[in-house]
Amino acid sequence: MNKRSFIKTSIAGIGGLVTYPLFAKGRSSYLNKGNEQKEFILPELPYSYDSLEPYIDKKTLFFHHSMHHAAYTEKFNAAVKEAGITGKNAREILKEVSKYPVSVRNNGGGYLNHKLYWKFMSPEGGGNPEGVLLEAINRDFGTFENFKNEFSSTAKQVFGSGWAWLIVSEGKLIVTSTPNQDNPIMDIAEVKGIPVLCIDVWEHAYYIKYQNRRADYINAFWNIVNWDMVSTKFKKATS
Ligand code: MN3
Repeated sequence: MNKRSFIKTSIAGIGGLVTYPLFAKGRSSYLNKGNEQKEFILPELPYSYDSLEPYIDKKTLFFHHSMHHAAYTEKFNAAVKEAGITGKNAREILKEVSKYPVSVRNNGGGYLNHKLYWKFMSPEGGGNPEGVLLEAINRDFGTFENFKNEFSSTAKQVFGSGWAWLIVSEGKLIVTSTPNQDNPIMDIAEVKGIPVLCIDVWEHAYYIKYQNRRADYINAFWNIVNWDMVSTKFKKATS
């Protein structure tokens, strides 16, 4: 091992030690048996905090995951407990979120939305979608370029904090947005559907690197979109 790769390996090792065991592995989870409500766990990132550089910087990803997403997860557990919800997963809860206090909506959305967002990015991402996903994009948007333009402009136009989404609704791909931490699967969503891609446009997702330049963050996002995951979600949503 030469000096440079040793240093790289060591840093990766430290990152692994410092970051991962604090989250998913450090907390006990119990199965969703009967009426017992399982605890929601902050998922590990499928990549290291620096691996989406230069598009998303290490500091942003660290705070976004280990602080923001961790806080939503913790508060979602508290809200679920407070609301007396038992034996349900996050999707089941959010699909009938109008029944519950607003803390379930805000923190449950924050928990699930970020879980999706991490999956839709990858250091090996970018490029173009392929196969049936590309065919569906061409069918519903004309071209891939048209889709990208519509998604980007929807994300840029979100007023304040929120998300832009590509969803499947009645078999069709649609671009939409939600305010705050709402998710298109929620019964209160204006446009409902199953998410197959999303981007977080809260300032905490980009402010450290991009300050007020949300458009630059959105343009950079295309370099890290995990099309394999989008494709997997699309097939599941349409099967
Ligand atoms: Mn966020």
